Amino acid sequence: MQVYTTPKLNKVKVTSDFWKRYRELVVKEVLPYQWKVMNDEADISISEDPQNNGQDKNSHAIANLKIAAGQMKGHHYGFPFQDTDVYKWLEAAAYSFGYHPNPDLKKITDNLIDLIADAQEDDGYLSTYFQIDAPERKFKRLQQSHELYTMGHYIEAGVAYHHETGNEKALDIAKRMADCIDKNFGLEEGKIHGYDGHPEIELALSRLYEETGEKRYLDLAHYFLNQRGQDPAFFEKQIKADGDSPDRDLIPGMRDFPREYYLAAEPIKDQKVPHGHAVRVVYLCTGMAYVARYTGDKDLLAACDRFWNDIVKRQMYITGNIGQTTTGEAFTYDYDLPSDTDYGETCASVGMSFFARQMLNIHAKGEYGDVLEKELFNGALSGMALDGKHFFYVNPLEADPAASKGNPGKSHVLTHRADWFGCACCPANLARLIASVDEYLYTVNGDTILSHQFISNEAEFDDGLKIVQTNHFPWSGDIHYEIENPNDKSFKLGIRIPSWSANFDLEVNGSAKDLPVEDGFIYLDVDDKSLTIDLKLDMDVKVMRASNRVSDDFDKVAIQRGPIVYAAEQTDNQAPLSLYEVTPGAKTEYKFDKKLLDGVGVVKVAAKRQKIDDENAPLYVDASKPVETESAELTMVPYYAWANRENGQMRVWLNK
Ligand code: FUB
Ligand code: ZN
Repeated sequence: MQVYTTPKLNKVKVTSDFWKRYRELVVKEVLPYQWKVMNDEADISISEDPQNNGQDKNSHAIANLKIAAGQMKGHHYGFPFQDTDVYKWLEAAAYSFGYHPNPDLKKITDNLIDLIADAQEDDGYLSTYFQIDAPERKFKRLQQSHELYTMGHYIEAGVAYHHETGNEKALDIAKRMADCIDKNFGLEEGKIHGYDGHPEIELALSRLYEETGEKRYLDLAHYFLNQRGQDPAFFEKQIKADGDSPDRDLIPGMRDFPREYYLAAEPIKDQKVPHGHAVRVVYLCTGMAYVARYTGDKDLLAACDRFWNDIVKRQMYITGNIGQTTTGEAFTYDYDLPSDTDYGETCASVGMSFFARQMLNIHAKGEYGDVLEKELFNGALSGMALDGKHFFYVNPLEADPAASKGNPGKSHVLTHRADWFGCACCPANLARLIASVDEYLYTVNGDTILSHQFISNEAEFDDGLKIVQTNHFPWSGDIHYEIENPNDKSFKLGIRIPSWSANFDLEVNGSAKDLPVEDGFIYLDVDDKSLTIDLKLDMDVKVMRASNRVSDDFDKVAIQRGPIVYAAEQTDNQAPLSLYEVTPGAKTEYKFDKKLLDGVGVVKVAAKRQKIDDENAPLYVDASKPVETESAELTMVPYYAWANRENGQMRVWLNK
């Protein structure tokens, strides 16, 4: 019988051209730009916030910390969670040091850690809004306060910074925050028997547990998950005690959302489907998946499975975007997937990537790798322009400048990326995902290494084991692995066969091999000193349809090649794009254009186009009269790269 050992993953170096471009962009453009913005040194407009938050030009995020630290005088400005912009940025910077050492940036981040330490109170508390302007209201209006959400984001940053740089002060701030929270929350008498309106602390404490080994932090995360919804009136009672008047609300309108919106209407184990705010849901799910894995809590695990299924099978756009409505940035109901009013917040796709990564740690199922890949190459990535300095908060599947301007119900849909937002949660969230993408490529489960992403890399494990993956993904499906195993380690290697690849060919050491696909993976037993694997995935252009339960996509098709979902833009095609018709068997042509959009695969699709009616013709006519059509060709570019040229219409779903 084969005896396997547990490989330990030490380091992954991303060598993919596609991802190296994005990761260097984070270092060269994204981080410096965002730092300037947070210091109010950038000339930007933040008037295009999808929630019409009404802020002016300032972020004030660093200034808030300086005021809390006593280095500046003034009031807090921005949302109660404005600090989190800084923390997500810091986390992204920390990851970037792992692939691009940068002493100048390191000076800035070390100083930032000092500033954060100075802003932190003696008891570990840190939320600048409350420290500066409402010290008497700490932890008193948790439905809206985001205090634990805010500290959770620092804890994540502190863990990452400590992990990458060894800076003990960064970790110490995180521990002191967690200790403060531990002192104030729990079932013991005298503590608050509650939780934050916005989940985040659960996943952050789990990460702190991983970094420190301190079980108390995992227990606290578990407490927050178990306690949620135990007293469904918790938030209302707190609001009453803190002063019921809406004038006292920390974020206007937040009290109007029902308990379900906050995932607080009943204990999580009893919640059938994930209602409410999309980012809250996926952050909660990520926390649940961490805690379920570490504690073996079966109720939490079942909730992870339930929520996953509901999101992925009934509420996810083909691009991976989630959260269908701008009202509350929330999920709506099953199969409701409108393209032109879609919210699809960038943060929700980033959070979905976190959730997928954690689910891979629990079950070796290819579908988690599929969704992670979908987010990385579509829904999350579309949040940033190719210049690294413009961002989408909302990611629609259909857009028209005239609709965004003329229909208030679509005003949240931008057709170009904005400089920044009043609520700037998305830009740095995406930056931290891109900068840490190396951590999303492998999952080690016992004796098995799962290689579930086709992003070229060199991975070093213990005992000298090295896996080198080379490819030109996502443009080519030829995936080459070289395995060096000098100490004859025995392990299983699982390679994901993506759901979009109907067929595949496999060669091991140059000989064809037939292996069954088990839950989306093929498995090889490895104990040789060296091994080469060649996998050829099916990269044919696919004309896709949605389930016919999705009424918005009925009789529509979308174009996909490999993991990349395509979009038609007005700049390449004659408007209106609604006049094009594509048949499922349409002739398609694929070509890589290295000059376009920093190098993209372009798909041309044979189509028909209706002749547009005369503008003076009656609005309604007898449908039995044929409409003239002409042959046409649609030029389509990857969805993630849309809106990087002239402003205009865009469509993912095309008429059939
Ligand atoms: O509430 C904090 C963050 O702001 C959420 O995660 C985003 O959806 C935005 O509302
Ligand atoms: Zn966001």
